[in-house]
Amino acid sequence: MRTFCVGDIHGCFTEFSELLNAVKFNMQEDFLLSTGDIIGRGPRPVDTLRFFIKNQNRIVTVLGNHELSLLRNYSIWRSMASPSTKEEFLKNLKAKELALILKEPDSENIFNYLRSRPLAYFDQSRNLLLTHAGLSPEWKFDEAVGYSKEVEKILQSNRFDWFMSNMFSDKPDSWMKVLKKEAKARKGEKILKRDPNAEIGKISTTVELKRLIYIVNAFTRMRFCRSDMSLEFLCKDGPEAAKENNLYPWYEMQKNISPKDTIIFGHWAALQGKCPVKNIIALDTGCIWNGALTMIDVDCKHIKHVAEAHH
Ligand SMILES: [Mn+2]
Repeated sequence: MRTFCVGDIHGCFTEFSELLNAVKFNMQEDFLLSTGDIIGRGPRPVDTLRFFIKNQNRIVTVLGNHELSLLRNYSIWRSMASPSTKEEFLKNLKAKELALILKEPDSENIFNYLRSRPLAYFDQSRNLLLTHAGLSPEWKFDEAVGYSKEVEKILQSNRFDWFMSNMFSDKPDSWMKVLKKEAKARKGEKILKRDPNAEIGKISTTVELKRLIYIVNAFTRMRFCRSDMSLEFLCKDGPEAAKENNLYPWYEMQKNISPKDTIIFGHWAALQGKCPVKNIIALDTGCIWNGALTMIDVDCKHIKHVAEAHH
């Protein structure tokens, strides 16, 4: 049994199939990990999703920002009452994935599949952590899966729509701020408990939301952070261009990884698959930007299989 990991596919199903053929991937024996963003912008999102769903006992993918955007659009669409409003909404969306998936007879299954994917996956036998964007410099290696589970629970619950409609925010940008807000709220709750008319639930939900937003952003949107480790979401350049703005790639600030740990991430096409930290592996080589799709065998990581983009 071999285990491979593929970078951001973005609906480039042709290139993805080429890679599977190149390594003679065996669906009965081998195992595949994916850095997420399996859809978004690319030509064959439904084929890609179908393949992942059909082979889900051999493939693990984490959620990327594009999957979350799709789920958010889906949540808004299904909350709309009138068919004409729904149609108008689909027509005005820049991303065409939602409209394409809704044409499928089992679209509900596809959305349920995505709603049950993790943000972080940990392979204990290899000490390998897989996420879309990386590991927040404010977190320890072994904390990631726990934070991921907090969001997974919400995505699978009846609070899905609530979270989707409140998820998109660049704030809070630091875990320290999240923890401070929680501490303050706990103090507040103690005071509020003496007042029978106080809305404890409301305060808790606001604080909870901030925590969930940070977790989602760190796992799916992070590239740069400031010197205080807070996350910055505007800059999408390569690491060199950002130095003059006092921004640092998250992996330069992440000091909580031991030599036995490995992190694999995608998301940051401008890195062109190059991360200078030895046991942190960048896998997005920008297939969707006319770059290439990259796959590694996780047990001999130095060998990269590459399919040049041809769409
Ligand atoms: Mn991404």
